[in-house]
Amino acid sequence: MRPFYVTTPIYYVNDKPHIGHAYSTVAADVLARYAKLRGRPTRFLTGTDEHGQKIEERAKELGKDPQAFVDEMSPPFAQAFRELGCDFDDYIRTTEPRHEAKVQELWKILAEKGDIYLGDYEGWYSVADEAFITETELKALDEVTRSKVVRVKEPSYFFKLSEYTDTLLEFYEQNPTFVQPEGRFNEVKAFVKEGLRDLSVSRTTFTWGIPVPGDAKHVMYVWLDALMNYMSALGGPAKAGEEALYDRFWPNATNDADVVHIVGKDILRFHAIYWPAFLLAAGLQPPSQIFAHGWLTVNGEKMSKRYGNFIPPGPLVEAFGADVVRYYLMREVGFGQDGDFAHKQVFARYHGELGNGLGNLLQRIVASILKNEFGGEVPAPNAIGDEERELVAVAEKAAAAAAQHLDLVGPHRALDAIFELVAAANRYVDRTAPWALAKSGDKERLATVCYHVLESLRWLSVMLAPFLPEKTRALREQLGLPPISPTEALDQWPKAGEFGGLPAGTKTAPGVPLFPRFDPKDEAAILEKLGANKPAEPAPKAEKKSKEKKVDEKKPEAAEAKAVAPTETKSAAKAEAPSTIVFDDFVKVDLRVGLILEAEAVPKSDKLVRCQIDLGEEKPRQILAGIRLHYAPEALVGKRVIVVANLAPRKMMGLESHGMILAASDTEHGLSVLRLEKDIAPGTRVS
Ligand code: ME8
Repeated sequence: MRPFYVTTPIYYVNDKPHIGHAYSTVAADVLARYAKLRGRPTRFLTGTDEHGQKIEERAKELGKDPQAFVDEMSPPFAQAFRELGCDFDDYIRTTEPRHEAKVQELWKILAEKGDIYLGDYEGWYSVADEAFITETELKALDEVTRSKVVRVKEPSYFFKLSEYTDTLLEFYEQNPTFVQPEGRFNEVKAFVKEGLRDLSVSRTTFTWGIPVPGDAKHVMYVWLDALMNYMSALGGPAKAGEEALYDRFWPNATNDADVVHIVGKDILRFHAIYWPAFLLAAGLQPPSQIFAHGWLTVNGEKMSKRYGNFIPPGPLVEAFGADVVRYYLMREVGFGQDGDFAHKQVFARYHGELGNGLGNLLQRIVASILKNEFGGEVPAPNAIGDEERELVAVAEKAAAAAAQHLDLVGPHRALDAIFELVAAANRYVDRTAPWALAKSGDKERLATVCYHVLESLRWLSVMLAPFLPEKTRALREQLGLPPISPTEALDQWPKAGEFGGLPAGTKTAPGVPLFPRFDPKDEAAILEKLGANKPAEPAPKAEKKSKEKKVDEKKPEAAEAKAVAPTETKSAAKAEAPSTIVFDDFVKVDLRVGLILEAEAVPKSDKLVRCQIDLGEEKPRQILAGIRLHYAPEALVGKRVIVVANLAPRKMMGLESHGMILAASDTEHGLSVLRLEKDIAPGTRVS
C-alpha cells in the first residue's frame, strides 16, 4: 500500500487557535484516519510556525522574550486539535533544534548549488502576511492592510527563483494534479507564466529567526524556514537509509509515497511556487499535492478579533462535542470552496442529518424492536426481496463513492455519498414498517428487516469513523461490535459483495441516543453563551477582503450574483441578504436550466429583452430580463441559462414575466448571464 503523509499548515503563534485552523487540521485528520482504515502506512503532521517579524513584534508588545512567548503560545494549538479528536502523529515547532538544523542544511545545499546570492532588498513588506509585496500588489491592497505594510531596505540573500520559471512549468505539466482544486492550479500556472522574480530569503532588521549559515547578521526568511517543516519532521533531507521516516514517507524513486499538504488558499503561492522551487533546486522531490481549501467566514463576516467574531474551537466542542464540530466543518462547506460558519446551522445539521437521520435509525431498531422481539440479539436474515437488494445496492454505491471522494480529497462529497445510505436505510425502515411486522407477529420478515438495518449501521460505523471517531465508537458499542482495529495494513473499508458481515447472534447494547435533542431553551442559551446572537460589529470596509486578495491578486474581486429581471434586480440589491439560510429555505427556490429559444427587444424599453425559454415544460416560458444594455437579443438565442422558475409572475411594460434569469455584474465587466459549460437538458434542476 502506498504510504500516505498528510500535513496542515503550521500556524503562527502570534494569536490563539480559531476555527480556521481547526478546519484545516480536522480535514487532514479525516484524510489520515481514512488512509489508516484503508490499511495505508500513514503519517499526519501539524504544528506551529514560531519565527519571524510578526511573532517578534507581538512578543515585544507583550514585553516577553520571544522564546518564552512561543513556548506559551504553541501548546494551546496542540490542545485545541486534540480536543477536536485530531490524532496527529507528530507536532512540529519551528524553534525545535531538529527543525533548525534541517533548514540550515537546505540552505547549504542551495548555496552550494549557486542558487543563493547576496544583494540588497528595497521594497515593501507585509508583516501580517510575512510577504514581500510589489508596487502593483501594494496598490491592489485595501487601506487597512496597506497601512500595515512597511518599507524595507536591507542587505539580503536572494534565491534565484527567476531561473526556475521553466522548471516549475515543466513540473506542473508533468504533475497535472499537483495543485487542487484545478481552478487554483490554473491561477498558479498563469502567475508563474508571467515570469518570477528572485526571492529575498533573509532579513537583517530583526533577529528572531534561524541564522543564515556563515553569516550571523542574517536570519532566514520565515517562509523558507516554515516550509521546511514538512520535511524536517521526517528527519529529511537525509541520505537514503539514514532516516527511516524520511525514506518511507517523503517521495523518492522507490517508495511511491504520497504527500498531501492541506493549506488555506491564502498561502497557496508559497506552497505551489516557492516550495517546489526550493526542492527542485536542491535536487529533492516536491510533494505529490497541495490542496488549497477555501476561506471560512463567520455568520457572513470575515473572522477577526476586530469584529468580535473570532471563534475558538474549545467552547464549540464543549457545547456540541468534538464529532459534531468536525462533522459540521466537513459537511457545511465544499472543500476547496469558501463558506460560512453559522452557529444556527450547527444545530440544524445536528438535529437533522445526525439526530433524525443517523441517531434515529439506531434508536428505532436497537433500542426498541430488537430488545423486545429478539432479546437484543442480532437475528439471522431470511429470504430477501427487492427492498433489501435496493438497500444493499445503495450501501455498495455509497461505500465506493465515498472512498473515491476521499481519495480525491473531497470530504464533503464523501459525506454526501455516505448520507445517501443513511437516507436509504431510513426509507427502508419506513417502507418495511418493522413495528407493524412485530405487531403482526411476522418474525421471519422482521428478522430480515432488522438485520439489514443493523448491517447498514455497521457499514456506516466504518465509513463515518474518519469524521465521527467518538460517535462511531459509541455506535459500534451499541451494535455489540468492538472498536475498529487500528492495525495498519488492514483494509477495513466496506466493499461490494461484503454486505452481511455482521454475525447473527451478536449481543447489542442499547445505550443513550447518539445525538440527543437539545431543548429549544438550551439551544438559545448555548447560542447566547457562544456569542452567536451578538450582531457582529460592522466590518471596517477596507479590511474585509485583505487576506483573500493575496491568493489570486490578479483575479478581479468576485461580484455578487444577482437576478436580472429589472425591478427585482434593484430590490434584490438593496435588500440585506440574511447571513445564512437553512437548506430547506434554499430548496424553495426552484432553479432550472433554461434554453433560450427566442429573444427580442421590448419596444419602448432600453433595457428589457423578452425571451421564450424552454424549461422542459410543455410550452416555452416568457421571461423578461433587463439585459439589453449588455446583450444583443439575437446573441442570446441558443444559450443555456439558469432560471428561477417558481417566482410569482409579474407584469413589466404590459408583458407578463414568468421567472427570472440569473446574472452577475461588476463595474469592470458589466453584466454576465450565468451560463452552463455543458449542454445540460432544459428543465434540469440546479442545486
Ligand atoms: O499562514 N478559513 O499561518 P496562519 C479557513 N504560518 N482556513 C483558515 C482561516 C479561515 N478563516 N483562517 C486560517 C500561516 N485558516 C503560516 C503557514 S505553512 C508552512 C506556514 C487556516 O496561522 C488556513 O489553513 O496564518 C490558512 O492557510 C492557515 O490557517 C493560516 O494560518
